[in-house]
Amino acid sequence: MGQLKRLGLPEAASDRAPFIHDLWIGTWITAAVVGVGVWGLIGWVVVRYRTNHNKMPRQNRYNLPLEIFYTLAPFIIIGVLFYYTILAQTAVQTKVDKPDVTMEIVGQKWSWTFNYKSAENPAVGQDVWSAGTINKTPDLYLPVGKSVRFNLSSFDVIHSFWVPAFYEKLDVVPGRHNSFDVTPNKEGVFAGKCAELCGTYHSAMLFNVHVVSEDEYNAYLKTLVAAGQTGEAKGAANAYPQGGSR
Ligand SMILES: [Cu+2]
Repeated sequence: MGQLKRLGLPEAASDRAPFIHDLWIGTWITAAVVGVGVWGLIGWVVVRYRTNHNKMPRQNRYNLPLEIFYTLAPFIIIGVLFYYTILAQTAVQTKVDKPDVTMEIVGQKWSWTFNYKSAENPAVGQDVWSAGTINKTPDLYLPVGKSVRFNLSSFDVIHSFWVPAFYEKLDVVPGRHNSFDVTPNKEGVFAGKCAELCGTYHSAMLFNVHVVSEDEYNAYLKTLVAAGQTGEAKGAANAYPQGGSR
């Protein structure tokens, strides 16, 4: 029911979600107003000009006011949608001054590597990483209520880092350093996926985002330390532990 009210959007789990939510709902309202207006005019014309004689109706060669109206109206509609899109985009892309958590995310055929830049985290004291393979869906842990910066990189093809519950995604482009900030504000497990058709096993590029309390987050990072997954992992070497091909 809630999802119906959000017109299909998933349950939101980030501070940036309301901007996209409002843009989404507003765009549907605009479309509904235009749709109802057009259908209403069609209905009105059908009823108003109904006749039962066969005489040719009066023929107009042109109607200047009407032509100006239907030339300008689409521009005005698009202009208004464009304006609100820019506002939402700016709000979503705004960076925080100093993120609480920094993640280096590597997209690789066909999974993800998550580097936790946690050297300054007193509970861990060093960088740690985890990585998925085509057969093992990786887990990404984030502390609730903390700002996170995602730095995205790829060394093979273009992927796209997408957590639907954050209402946000960003392309992962080889040779480019895309990044975005977000504050997860709801505990739970959320689906993550690659949103760029990157190749044969694109559909395998899933991951799970665990938004947890700070204690649980630190405890998870310590399990990575215990597993020896310290330092920085660049990607493929971890994705293909059996030396499989890309
Ligand atoms: Cu991909």
